[in-house]
Amino acid sequence: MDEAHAAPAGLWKRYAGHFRIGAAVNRRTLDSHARLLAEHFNSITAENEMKWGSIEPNPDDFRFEVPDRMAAFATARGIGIRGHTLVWHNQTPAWVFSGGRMELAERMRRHIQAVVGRYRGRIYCWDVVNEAVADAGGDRLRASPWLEGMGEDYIAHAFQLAHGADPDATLFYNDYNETDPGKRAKIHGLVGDLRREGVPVHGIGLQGHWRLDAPSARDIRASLDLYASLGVRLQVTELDVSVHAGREPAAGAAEPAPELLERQAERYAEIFAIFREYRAVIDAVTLWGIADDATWLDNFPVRGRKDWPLLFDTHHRPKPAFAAVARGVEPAR
Ligand code: HAH
Repeated sequence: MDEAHAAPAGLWKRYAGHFRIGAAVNRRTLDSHARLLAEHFNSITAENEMKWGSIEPNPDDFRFEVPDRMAAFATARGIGIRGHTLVWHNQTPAWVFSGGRMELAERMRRHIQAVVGRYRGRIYCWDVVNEAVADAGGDRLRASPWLEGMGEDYIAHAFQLAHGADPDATLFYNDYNETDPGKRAKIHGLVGDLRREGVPVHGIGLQGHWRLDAPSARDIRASLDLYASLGVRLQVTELDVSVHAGREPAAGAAEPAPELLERQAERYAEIFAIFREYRAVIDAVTLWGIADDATWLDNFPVRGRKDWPLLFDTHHRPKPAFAAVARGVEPAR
């Protein structure tokens, strides 16, 4: 075949010697983006469908239909599934938090045993606890209903339950602002303490909701070094690169300016070059979506402001950012 017309080798194949390339999927994109998924990704994460509010909206009322479809999609293609997420303060129904310590612990046990148990041997890793660390101030832990209801050892309890339900799954602590010097010290402290107590936490997930201008390459490297020093596995679990700098309202543009897409490509090149340096400790890099027509950043942190944070455009065509990431590695032959 004429080299110029050959389809670019799939991203996951190019990165096979480095780490998995993952994408968040939802009930719609699993179908609408199936072609890109199959070609470029070898790990999927449910964007919302395995969160407590989706998978157990009422006590012992489990909704496995969509998660099962995702699991079947992955199994049919021989790709991995990351489980996201078991214990979090958001997208969790209020009934979970009513009552005292014993009731919360019992609900956590039933939930984790049912969900992790169902996908035992098929979901290769779980975000067991998401976002438990406080952003600012002196406290290590966020003032969440889990902390208020169960006390600090809700975290250890969750990891022990998940390990019991699937002893082969790699268990992650996952968080955002993970490269901030103050917060990364707290995350490092928390996971270090847990491991010294013998709690089965095997990995740290860096969400990677990043921007063109931040975090710096220096902070990314310093964070990877600090976390890796604990002897845990690392994954970048929710990567996207917003083209917006802050909370300013939408400029009204229907398409991103070409120079913005070039800056984004350079940024993706920089980020993936760092990830490749750390391939001995990084097992997977997951994008928080597939193409720019379906991204949570259209409604975060500002509602209704279009963003273009991913590797494929709204028409599912590869962006300059895709080329930048693909260029970093030669296709496997
Ligand atoms: C992540 N939180 C969550 O882990 C993921 O489940 C969700 O779909 C999107 C982003 C990031 C976050 C947030 O939700 C609120 C404030 C800060 C950061």
